[in-house]
Amino acid sequence: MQRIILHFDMDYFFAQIEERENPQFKGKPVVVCTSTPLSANPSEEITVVPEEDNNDAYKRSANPELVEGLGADPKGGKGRGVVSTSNYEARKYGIKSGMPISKAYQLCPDAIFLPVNIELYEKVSKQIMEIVKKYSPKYEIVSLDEAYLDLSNIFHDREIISIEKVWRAAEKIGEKLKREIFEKEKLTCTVGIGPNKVVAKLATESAKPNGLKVVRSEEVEKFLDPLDVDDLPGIGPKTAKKLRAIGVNKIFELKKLSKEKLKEMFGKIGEKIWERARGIDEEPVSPEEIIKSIGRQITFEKDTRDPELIFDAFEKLLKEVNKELVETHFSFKTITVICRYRGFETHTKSKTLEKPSSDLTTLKNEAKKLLLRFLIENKKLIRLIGIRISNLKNNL
Ligand code: TTP
Ligand code: MG
Repeated sequence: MQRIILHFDMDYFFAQIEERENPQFKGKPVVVCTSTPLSANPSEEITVVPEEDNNDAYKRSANPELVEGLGADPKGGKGRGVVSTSNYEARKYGIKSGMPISKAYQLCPDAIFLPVNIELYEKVSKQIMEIVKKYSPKYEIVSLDEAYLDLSNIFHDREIISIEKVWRAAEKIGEKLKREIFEKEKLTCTVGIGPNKVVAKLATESAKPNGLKVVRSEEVEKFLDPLDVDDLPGIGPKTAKKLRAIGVNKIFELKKLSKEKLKEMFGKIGEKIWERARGIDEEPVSPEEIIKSIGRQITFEKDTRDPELIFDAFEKLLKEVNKELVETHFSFKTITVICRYRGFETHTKSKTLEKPSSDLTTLKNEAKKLLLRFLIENKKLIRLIGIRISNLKNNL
């Protein structure tokens, strides 16, 4: 069945809100950072988790853990923590999300470094999503600044008789949405429209910032072909590296590989890659999946291997996660522990339970076993630990 999907994503979201609140920042490089010394707050959220390579782009950005933290003093380039986001002026210097503050400071010492003000961003996000929801009853909020709308009901509009008019109507909805968000919130976003979620998201990426791009069904191939393989959701750095090693850099080159070959190289995700390279994606816009995981992480003030310190901090993270679990009435099936060693090498270990659970003792026992394995297997100093539960199910 033919669909029309709209994807939107706020431009440099946290930093744009800061600019709006502080007009004197306009035109200057602005970097919003998380940095949470252990003593200050043990509940810093996960900022970047370079997990398994095959993470879907939308799953990554759906991560509610991407967004919390405290403090942003680059301490003359020695501050810990990472860049949450930056405005486009700062990006010109090469500053990127996930980069250590110290690196961002080296690239642009004159930038304005700001702490994350999550309460404000969440409030703005809610207001924006209230606007967005009015545009279609079928919507999926994937993160604070990003959502999908299924606009396929345009097909049932009796006055819109040609497919040409359907796409034009969708484009008008996109323009209206952008205008309404700007009028009400004084913030810009980018909109992508396509026949499915993957194409719509890539359309957004291609039109950033403050753009609108429609990729009609018949234009999908021409649109995708010249993109880099790692633009495709599902292709992370490791997969891209393997593809590049065999001379596959662009999507039109990727399409020359058979489904079997991709399955052989990458397992199950290989099939998805084959489909997505051809613009095939059936995934529905699904509001049930608003919250996909709950997580917390902490960066130690000093890299450490002190078990007492590590387990104390871990206990606090577990309590925080459990608190949110109780508040949201979710049960979980998968527990993931994240460990970042000195030098930014990050590893994850997961355990999936037979049945969903919302039991704190199960969470604690399983999570501690995973953490212990990190301590036993690797003798390096630890910089950060994190916990995440996923595969969530609502108990209500
Ligand atoms: P993004 O939409 O990925 O980035 P952005 O809105 O800052 O910039 P743009 O969309 O124009 O490219 O993420 C939305 C917010 O999520 C971002 O403003 C800050 C937060 N975030 C993190 O805290 N850490 C991260 O690693 C990423 C990617 C985002
Ligand atoms: Mg954004």
